[in-house]
Amino acid sequence: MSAILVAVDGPQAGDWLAALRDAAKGREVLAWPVGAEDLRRVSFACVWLPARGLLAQLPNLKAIINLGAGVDHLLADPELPAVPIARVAHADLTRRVTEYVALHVLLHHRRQRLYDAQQRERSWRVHGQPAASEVNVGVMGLGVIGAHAAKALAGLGFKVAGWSRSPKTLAGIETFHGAAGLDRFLARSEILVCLLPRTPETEGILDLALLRKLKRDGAADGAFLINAGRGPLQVDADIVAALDECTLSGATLDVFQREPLPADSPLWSHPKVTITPHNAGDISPRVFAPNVIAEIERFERGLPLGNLVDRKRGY
Ligand code: NDP
Ligand code: OXD
Repeated sequence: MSAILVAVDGPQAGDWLAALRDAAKGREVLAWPVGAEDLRRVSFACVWLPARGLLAQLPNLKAIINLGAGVDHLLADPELPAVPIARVAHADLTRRVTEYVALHVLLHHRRQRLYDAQQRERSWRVHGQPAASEVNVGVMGLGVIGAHAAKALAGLGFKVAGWSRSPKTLAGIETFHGAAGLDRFLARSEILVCLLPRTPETEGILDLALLRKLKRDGAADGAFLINAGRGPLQVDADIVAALDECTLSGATLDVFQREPLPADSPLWSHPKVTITPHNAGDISPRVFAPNVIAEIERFERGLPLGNLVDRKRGY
């Protein structure tokens, strides 16, 4: 039987290998790097951030399983073989990112950074608090994760709108789409949540000009940004400028133009910025590995892979 290759960069590499080997029930699962003989036996590659050109070394590759939601790194490989690519779209990952989004929308809404500062000074002061139903949240990207997060925020009582490439109908969510809908979407959004993929169209979209279009005179008392999509969507220097000129009153950033965020980045010490190390959502290998093996077995029975990536669209 043909082999499955696991090539994962990062701290979860060992966990993915162990989980996929368990789920594969005796079927051969190889860990990158492998010898020249083994390269020929690989039919399926399960990857996260594989080195450029790695997949081109597999002459009998039938499909690629991306062990995360975003495929920007994979599609940037100029030697990417022309085989189907599946990505993660699973409740475990979706719920984790939604938790992150809810946590940080609430952090800004409930002025938690202000209360943290007051605690350091032993200061007991209560500030005015709008109801969630008075605050407009805008979610950029209404895909698997964005739609789930938007619904969860609506469930907390926020006035939620979403923006996507194509038109969408979502109960309880006001929707906008395309370039024509962007300015109207921004003009009503006080807390902007970005859950877009990185594509040539979305790169650099979170710049100063866009941030200046957000609603600042609403109940949230300013405009806020939460980016858990991809770092290259934001212009780091523009985020700092927007904070310094009070276009933004706060920002939560999980992703950055350069990761790890360089130690000399002004974002680290900016008093209005909350930073997390690209951990809004990591899928659990134990939870997802059985799905990977089931997908491979379906594919071998002649059925199409689920959650296929559209290479032309870029996500
Ligand atoms: P999906 O592919 O399901 O959804 C992508 C959404 O973005 C769709 O609604 C799509 O519109 C919209 N979109 C794409 N391009 C444009 C554009 N040019 N203009 C407007 N809207 C656009 O992705 P997921 O929801 O599964 O994941 C989204 C992203 O979140 C991932 O690509 C990844 O970068 C990031 N992510 C980050 C994590 C983290 O830990 N920080 C964890 C997981 C994901 P349409 O519906 O019309 O196609
Ligand atoms: C993903 C991520 O895309 O973790 O899954 O960033």
